[in-house]
Amino acid sequence: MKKDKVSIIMGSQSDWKTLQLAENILNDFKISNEVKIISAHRTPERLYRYAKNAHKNNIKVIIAGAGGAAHLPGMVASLTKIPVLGVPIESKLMNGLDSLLSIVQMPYGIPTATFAIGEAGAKNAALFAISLFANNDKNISIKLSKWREDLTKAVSVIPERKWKIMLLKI
Ligand code: RP5
Repeated sequence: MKKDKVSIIMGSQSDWKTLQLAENILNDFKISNEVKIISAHRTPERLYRYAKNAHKNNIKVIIAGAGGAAHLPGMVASLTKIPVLGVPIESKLMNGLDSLLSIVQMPYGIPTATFAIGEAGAKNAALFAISLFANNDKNISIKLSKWREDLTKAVSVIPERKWKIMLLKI
């Protein structure tokens, strides 16, 4: 039986440095995943083929990262009922605000979830996909609880006073 998987797609090679953070987290949780470059405007036929075969390919969640006009998440969502998690890429000209507004402002009817701009968004999209998988998989659910415990433990009560050390060195 084929394993359920998360598919990570991005509009360009230049998006990889952001989206690789999503892949890292999915791999840490041993969730099957695949990664592809699919551009809504540069490779529209690839986009169509991908979206039409996604269900058959056991994809349960799609993480779609795009920058600028950022129509990839919405276009994919229009061609499949698989949930699409949109990650706005931090663009050069507008720091990703253009990508964010483009993805978040989907008109009524074809929804896409929208995450934070850039690295936090890529990581949170992976964690969100993991939450969805955790609904039906006890082991993933236990791992996610442990992950969150570690996150909590990593936050110290007292801040490190590094700035003081730096001042003393001057
Ligand atoms: C979008 O245009 C991509 O998602 C990327 O974020 C942006 C810029 O692409 P490149 O010009 O770097 O290929 O399609």
